[in-house]
This record gives sequence, C-alpha cells and structure tokens, in this order.
Amino acid sequence: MSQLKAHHQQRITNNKQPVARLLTPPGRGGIAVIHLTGPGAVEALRRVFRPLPSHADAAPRTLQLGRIMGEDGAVLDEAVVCSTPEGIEINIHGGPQVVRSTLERLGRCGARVAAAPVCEGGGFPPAHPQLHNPAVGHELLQALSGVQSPLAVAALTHQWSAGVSRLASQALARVSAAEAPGISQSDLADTFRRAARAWPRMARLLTPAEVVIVGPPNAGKSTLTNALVGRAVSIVHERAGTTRDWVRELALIDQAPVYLTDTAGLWQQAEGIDAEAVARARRCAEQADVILLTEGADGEEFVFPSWLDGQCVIAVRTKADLLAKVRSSAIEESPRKAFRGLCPNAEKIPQALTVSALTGEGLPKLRRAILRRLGLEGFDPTEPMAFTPRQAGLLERAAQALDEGSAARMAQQLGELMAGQTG
Ligand SMILES: Nc1nc2c(ncn2[C@@H]2O[C@H](COP(=O)(O)OP(=O)(O)OP(=O)(O)O)[C@@H](O)[C@H]2O)c(=O)[nH]1
Ligand SMILES: [Mg+2]
Repeated sequence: MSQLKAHHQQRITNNKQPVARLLTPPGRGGIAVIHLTGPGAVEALRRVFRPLPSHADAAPRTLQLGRIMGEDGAVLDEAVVCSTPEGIEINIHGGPQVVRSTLERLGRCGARVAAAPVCEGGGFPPAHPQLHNPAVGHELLQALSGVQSPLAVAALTHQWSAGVSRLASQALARVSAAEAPGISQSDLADTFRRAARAWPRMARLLTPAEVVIVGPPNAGKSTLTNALVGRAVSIVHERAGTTRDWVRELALIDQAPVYLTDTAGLWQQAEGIDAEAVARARRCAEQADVILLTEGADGEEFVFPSWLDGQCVIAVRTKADLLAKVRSSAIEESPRKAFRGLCPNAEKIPQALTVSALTGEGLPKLRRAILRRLGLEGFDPTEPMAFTPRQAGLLERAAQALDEGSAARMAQQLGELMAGQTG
C-alpha cells in the first residue's frame, strides 16, 4: 500500500471511531472535562457511564448524574454527562489519575484518545511569547492550582514571565553569543544561588504555615484571631472557657497566607470536656510552625510552658488598651494562676509584643514578627526565585558550574530549567 493510501485508510478508520479529547488544561484541578465526539460516541459512553436510576432517561442537553465504571465493575469516578448534537461532555474530577483512568477506559471501549494540545515540557500548551520556558510553565500550572493568595499567584506568574525564566534566558543568550557577561561570573553564580535558596520561602507561600494561638483562658485569643483573620470566625465572650474546639481559618498576613488556629484556654485543673479541650489545644500547638503565646494585660508575669521548648514562639501581651488601668490596680484572676500550674519550669519571657485586638494597636508589629519567623518579611514577588525543588537544584548546579568555569555545563542546567529534560 502506498504511503498516501495508508494515510487515507488511517483517516477512514479514525473517522469511524469516536474521539475522546480532554478540554481542560493538564495538571491538577477540581473538575476535568472530556469531550466525546464522532460516530459511535453514544455506544462508547454507554459502556463506560452508568447513570443513576433517577437520571436514566435524560433528554438531550440535560445533565445526567452517574458513575464512570471500570472493566471490573468498580466505580472509577462520579460524573455529570451532557449530550448535545455537537458531542458528549463528560465532567469528572480533575486529579491526573482520575483523568488518565477515564481516558484509558474510553480508549478500551473504542474511542481514540486525542493527544493533549501540545505536550512539550510536560503539557503547557503555549510557551511564553518571549521566553522559551515550557517546563517552567508546566510547573506554574501545577503550582497555581493549589495557591491560597494573590501574592503567591503574583510571585509564581512573575517567575514564568520574568524572574528565574528571564535570568536563565539572559545567561543562555550570553553563552550562545559568546559575549563577555556584563556582570562577573561570580556575581552571576551568586544570583543563581540566591534564586535557588529562595525556594523554602516560596514553599512557605505555596503551602501556608500553621500559626496557633495559645494562652490562658480569657486572654483574648479569639478576639486576636478575629482581628488577624478580618472576620468574626471565633466566638468571643467575657466568660473564661468560651472556646473549646479549636477554630482554624486562612488569614492573609500582609498578603502572605497562613492558617491561624484559635484554641481553648490552657488551665491545669481542667476536667472532663475542659481537659479534652486543653489536650486538643496542646496538640495543635505541638504541630504549629509558629505559636502566639498570649497573656492578657491583667496577667502579671509572662510564662513559657516547658512543653513549648524548641517551638517557635512569639509572646503577645493582649488588651494593651487596658494596660494603664491594670498596672494601677494589679488584679490577677484565678484562671491565670491555674495556667501557671501548667508551666512547672516556666521561664519568664522578658519581651512580649503588646497588642490590642480591640483598637488595632501593635497588630502591624505582630504581623511583621510572624512574617519574620516564616522568612517572608519584605518578600518581593518580582525577585528571581525557584518555586520547585527541581528549579532550585538546577540553579545550584548552574552556580557550581560557573564556579568551576564551565559555561557549557551551566548552559546545560539552565536549558533543562527552561525546557525540561531533552533527549
Ligand atoms: N479591652 C479589651 N478587651 C479585650 C481585648 N481582647 C479581648 N478582650 C475581651 O476579653 C474577653 C475575652 O476575650 P476572648 O477573645 O473571648 O478570650 P479567649 O482567650 O478567647 O477566651 P477563652 O476562649 O475563654 O479561652 C472578651 O470580653 C473580649 O471582649 C482587647 O484587646 N481589649
Ligand atoms: Mg476563645
């Protein structure tokens, strides 16, 4: 058979087959959409999709709820299907494994699975218009699906449109033009290293830290939580022992996302439900990245429970607006004495930040202190920063190559950073 005839034959075969095409971008997402078109599409769907009895007789263009079934009768996923004259839209969950299994299943039921639009660098269709960086683009898509703040989106997209991508591209251009670099080789190596070592900071931005507020009952923990989150997520009351179950909420601290957890007040004589609430508060604190250890203005001395040893703790004196009044009356309430019982080897904390969640006094300083502990103070999203361990490793190796005077090896690392592994 001539090549032309074979090609024609192939087209005829293809035309008789339904085609399954993924419409949503590759990577992780909430929902993925597969379009099934062509002759035999309805039959292929029938073999794969089992509608719920209540959705069995769906008219065209109405939504059918049901299940994607595996060959062995196991349920692969729940799906919403809509048949239209243009084809069948299959909405499934967006995890890569679910998408792969469903497409494979459709393939085994007679459909031709159309390739994702362009797969260079792992499936990021259009590379950047000026920078050839499909691998960075692919990682950008992967990372974007999980971010929690506009600052993280800004930092990530900047690395794709400038940042590490531009840094690598400029260094590669110099090598290929055999130009003497405008800056010295050691400066360039330092720039690569800085970008590589920014990865832990980027990681903090991409996976929000856990910040847990602990302290004696009535210290103002819930009021402080609400002030930092910007909404009344936790119940506040003048009676000690108001919070029992911890409350966890996303807060943007000067645009950086953190999970903030308000906990039950800590006191030693707690029994029954109260003892469980105290135990849960301690467990939260043990898993925290940063702890805000609070003490009200009316608590006398600031103590540090020994079980917080080794943890990253910021001491916060709350209710600053009451300080003057308290100093003159020197009241100490019983819950605070009870809290001290939990800190047998307690050390005094000499310096605490003073805040009033009521007036806002001291809160900017507290926000800065949290960011400092997380390495995010003064974070500039426009600096070149690796946002995956792969990028960090390649930038470190590019710096090392420069130190050893090998421009070719540096170029190899940067080429891989931009375009992924070739060959
Ligand atoms: N004046 C003043 N009062 C405050 C401040 N913060 C909290 N309070 C008051 O202190 C009381 C206790 O506040 P909460 O935020 O519920 O204290 P808590 O530490 O969460 O208490 P528990 O959940 O019971 O452990 C409430 O009456 C608040 O209005 C503050 O900054 N200034
Ligand atoms: Mg509370």
